Amino acid sequence: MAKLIIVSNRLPVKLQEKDGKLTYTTSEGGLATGLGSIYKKQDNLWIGWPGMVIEDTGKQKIVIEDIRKDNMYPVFLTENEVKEFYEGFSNETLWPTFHYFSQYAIYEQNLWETYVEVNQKYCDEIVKHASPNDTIWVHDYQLLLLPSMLREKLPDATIGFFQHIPFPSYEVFRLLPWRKELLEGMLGADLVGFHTYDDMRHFLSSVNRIIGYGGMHGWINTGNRSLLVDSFPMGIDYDKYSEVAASEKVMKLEQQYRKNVGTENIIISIDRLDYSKGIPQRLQAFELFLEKYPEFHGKVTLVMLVVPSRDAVEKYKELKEEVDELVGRINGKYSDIHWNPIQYFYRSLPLEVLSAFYRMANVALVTPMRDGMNLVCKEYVASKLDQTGVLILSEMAGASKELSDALLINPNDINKMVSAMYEALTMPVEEQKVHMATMQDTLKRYNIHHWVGLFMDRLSYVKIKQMSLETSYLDDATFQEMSDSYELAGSRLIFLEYDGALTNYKAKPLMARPDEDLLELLENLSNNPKNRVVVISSREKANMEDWLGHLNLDIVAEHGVWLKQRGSGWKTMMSLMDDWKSDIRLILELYVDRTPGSFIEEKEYSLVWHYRRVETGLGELRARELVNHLNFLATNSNLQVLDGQMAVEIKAQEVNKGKATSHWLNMYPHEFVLAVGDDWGDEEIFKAMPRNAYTIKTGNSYSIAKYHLDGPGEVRDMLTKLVKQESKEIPPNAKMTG
Ligand code: GDG
Repeated sequence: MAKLIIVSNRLPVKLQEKDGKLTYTTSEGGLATGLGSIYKKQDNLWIGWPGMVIEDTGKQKIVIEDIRKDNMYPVFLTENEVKEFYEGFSNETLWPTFHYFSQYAIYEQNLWETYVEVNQKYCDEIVKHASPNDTIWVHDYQLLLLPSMLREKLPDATIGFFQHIPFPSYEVFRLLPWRKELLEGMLGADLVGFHTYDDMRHFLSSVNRIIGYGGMHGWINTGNRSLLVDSFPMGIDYDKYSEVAASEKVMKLEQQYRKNVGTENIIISIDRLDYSKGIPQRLQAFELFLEKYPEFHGKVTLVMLVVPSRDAVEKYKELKEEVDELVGRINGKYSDIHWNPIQYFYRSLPLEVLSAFYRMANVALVTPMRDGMNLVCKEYVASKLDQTGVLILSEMAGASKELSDALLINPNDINKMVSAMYEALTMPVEEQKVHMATMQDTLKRYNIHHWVGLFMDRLSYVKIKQMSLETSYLDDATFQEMSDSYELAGSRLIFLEYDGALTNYKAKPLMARPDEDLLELLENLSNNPKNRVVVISSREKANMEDWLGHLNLDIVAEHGVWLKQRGSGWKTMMSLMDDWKSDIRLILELYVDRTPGSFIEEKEYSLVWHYRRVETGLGELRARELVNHLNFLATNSNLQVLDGQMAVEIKAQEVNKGKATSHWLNMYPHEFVLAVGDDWGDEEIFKAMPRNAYTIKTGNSYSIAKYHLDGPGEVRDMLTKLVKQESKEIPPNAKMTG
């Protein structure tokens, strides 16, 4: 049975050696909790570095045996690899670049080479444990090259990649000398996930500009594979944080700390020591606050926890000195015998202490300059059991897209930060509760388990979709085969979509009037007595009648609402049904699950999915996805999907393009069938086609059509060749009546 392999730079366990004895500390991190329920199952495995250099092979064997019991397997790194791959390229090249601190980035060839070697080392370890059809989920920026390395060795594996830190705009990413290799590495995955829509947008734009791959709706077409890019805002283990906050031990700690701190107002600040977290800027804002609001002297304390991190890296040492100096200066300036404005801790503290800090703080100051997501702010919200407290959150944190009830600030705007502190400290309790309750509802629903489930579901979906969407180019050999069967057939049905398949899209719909060449081609094709040519369009029937009504054609207009058989007038069939609603509602619920802020409206004969309150861009993306999803389903049901203003509406309707084409297939003999379409809506047509039909899609190649051509120009050439092939046999201008 296929298994799941999780890969991250670090394992969810920390290895240490004390007095010659190996000890293992389990990680309490969000990722470890979220994935805990799956990596410990059956043969699943988590592969990564155990956090300590062990060169002795005897000891390595012991570690392998010890952690194997918990479904983990170690990748051992040498001292030099830790220095060059982890501290060097990962933390001094990629981290600053991806957090928009490219002035801190170093570009050193030897660091890059070690990065490549270590990614290869991870790949080799994984390959030893993986079967061809396993699912492998790779995490984060230290392993950007791994998806492609794995793809080469395990072409059929299902590979997911999630990046926990931001993906910068193309203008910043392009600064990296190894930008192309890095992107190519990531593109080995089937699904590439980021926290926010902005990250995925930046990634797609870099892929397009640096490698030249295009795509639609988050899909990237690499020529021989298609992969999906999507956003998955990571949640926390909400229940864990609220339960710890409710424990007796934490409540006691809170009381004790409150007494020790001594002021009625407490502002909390918790981060790893990192320049991306905006710690000095936050301190400066607090200093200005004290200067501007002397009435708060002796009444507010900033409890600041800074967790040591990457202290071997020079920039982090400098930052530590800067923070120490600022804290010293502010405390020196304002403290008196009863009051220290800042209580500063430079260490890691147990979860219960953290929880007590969250509980006692009436304000949390989370103001990173950049942050992929930021979990601290979410943990604060989950710990506020009485729903009091105010979150001041940087709009540069991924979490700000979900937590719009926080006081959102730009961390570069020090005055705004100061006024936000004042607003937070003076906010009426009732108002605090309204905002806190809304944020808690969001975080409860979009928790870490939801995140893991969504990513895994999406990964399986991509794999299925890839299989069904592979089309091949209609090359000369296939054309010849098609042309032979065209010639042999005594009766032919030819379905041609108008916009995008016969003509290019124009700025305004009415500019796509058929030119002389197209009219002549359609005339020649339809005047062949063996042919029945059906032109299909979503345009109004009057428009189609005006442009093509004089030809010997059959026409479908307005998505199939109107049908015209050659030689007779327009007809329609309508009905009003609503028995489809329960099934479609389930699908819309899935989109609500994946899209914070969206909701469903139910009308008598329709369902509407609204996204006006969703993060700009993400709503549009999901709407397009939903429209596609429903279009596939609509083929054999009586639905019409309308992509409206900030809403997608699904209406009962008995007619659609697929049904319309089935009508011709049922009515007329067809030894040869050809269908040419151009967009997702035309999938209905392809689905309705018999097995032996030649189905061709123009442009983007993701389709259930068997073949693709580049655009209307190639379609016209292909049809012209078919016509010419027979022109010797058919008398010119021979007409056939309907
Ligand atoms: C990266 C991205 C993204 C902190 N101090 C202590 C402690 N912590 C815990 C917090 C929180 C975690 O560490 C920090 O997570 P963040 O998300 O805030 O930041 P990064 O470490 O930079 O994480 C980030 C994340 O990946 C997930 O994708 O959100 O944007 O940079 O859980 O509670 N825990 C304990 N003691 C401490 O002293 N026990």
